[in-house]
Amino acid sequence: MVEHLVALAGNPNVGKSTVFNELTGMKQHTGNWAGKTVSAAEGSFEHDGVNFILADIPGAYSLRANSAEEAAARDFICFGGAEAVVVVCDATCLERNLNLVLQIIESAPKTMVCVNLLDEAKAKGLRIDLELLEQLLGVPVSGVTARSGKGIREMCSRLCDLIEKPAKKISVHTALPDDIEAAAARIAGKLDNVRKLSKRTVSLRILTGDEEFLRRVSEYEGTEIAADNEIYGILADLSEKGYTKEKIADCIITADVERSRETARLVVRSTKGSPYRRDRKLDRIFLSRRFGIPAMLLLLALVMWITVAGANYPSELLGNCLFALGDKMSEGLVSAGAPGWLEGVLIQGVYKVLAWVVSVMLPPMTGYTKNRKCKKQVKTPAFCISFLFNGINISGSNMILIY
Ligand SMILES: Nc1nc2c(ncn2[C@@H]2O[C@H](COP(=O)(O)OP(=O)(O)OP(=O)(O)O)[C@@H](O)[C@H]2O)c(=O)[nH]1
Ligand SMILES: [Mg+2]
Repeated sequence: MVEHLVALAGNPNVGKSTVFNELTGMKQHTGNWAGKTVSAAEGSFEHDGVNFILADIPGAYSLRANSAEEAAARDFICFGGAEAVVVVCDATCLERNLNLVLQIIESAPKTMVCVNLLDEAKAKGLRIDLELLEQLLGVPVSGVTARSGKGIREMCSRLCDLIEKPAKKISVHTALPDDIEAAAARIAGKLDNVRKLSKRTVSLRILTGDEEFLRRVSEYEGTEIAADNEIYGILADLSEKGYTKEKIADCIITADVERSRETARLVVRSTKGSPYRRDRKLDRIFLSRRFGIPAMLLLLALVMWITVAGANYPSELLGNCLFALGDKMSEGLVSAGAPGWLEGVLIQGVYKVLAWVVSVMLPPMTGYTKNRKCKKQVKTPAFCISFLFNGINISGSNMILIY
């Protein structure tokens, strides 16, 4: 029986494991925070007579690995031998997700995009033009709501088509400055022994001097991939024009970021005005040279105030309540004729220690419940208590640091 290995990639917390569970019927760990999947998990499923092995890999923001999870994701996508990669995206913040999509399109033999969380996008007044996105990226795009399984069957049909078609060369890759494009094309022309990976990807890694990646490429291709004299000549030509390795890396990242921004601008429509307008406004204020540092100092001053003075108020309040309750219980025990040592052990010992621990530990365990399944964010009384008492926790940790 032929089984096609497909990787499920994407940014952290976009619903990869939810898509995986929906398809395979398995129970991979899901939850509303980033970094739950730390190593690849595999499961199988069948669609229209085609058999798949699906790999749920850790979330990553980039293939230029910055963490162990990102390195694991990069290694699986580039060297894991998957026939195709399905990149899961969060429809509510497509722009940020597209950066990884562009990198994977360039590196993997076959890629398709799964725009997930369409229910959340709808609730936020966002509409994604999936057809236009498909045209702009040059790869199949499917929209799904993995939580309810909506759109998953259609996505599988597109995946079957993709698997059955021969791998095509990337037609819509991200354009780089002319000098870099020309150098990458010349280097790619020299990489005859690169057969499994995209020559463009490898040539760009040579241009940016990514030694670790090239070492992995050599292992994967089973032959030494290194710069020869001719490639060194191409690098020297570029360097004379002012393109250092760092500058080339900057150009590649900037090109991906700008293309992601432009693509998102074209495909995301909002009934409430531009979805990114508020973020951009806040970025302009908090990241500006003029207001950035004063804003940071103000925040630090606020944390300092909570540490030194602010946290005392709620802490005292909770302490007083719990200890007053302890006194009442103590009176009750004594009037019931309990011996002094029992009152000492139970109230002065066990209860008061427990009361103190609870007042410190309870707040971070309660809290702000934002379940993606719910249409609205639920602000419970526990959230208010948690918000108030998180100050105490900051205070506690800071005090430990200070002493
Ligand atoms: N409303 C809604 N929630 C979803 C949908 N898909 C996933 N979720 C929720 O999104 C959260 C993250 O889902 P996961 O499947 O754990 O995400 P992941 O990409 O595997 O996360 P990491 O492994 O940490 O990278 C969970 O709370 C899911 O229940 C969806 O289509 N709609
Ligand atoms: Mg996961």
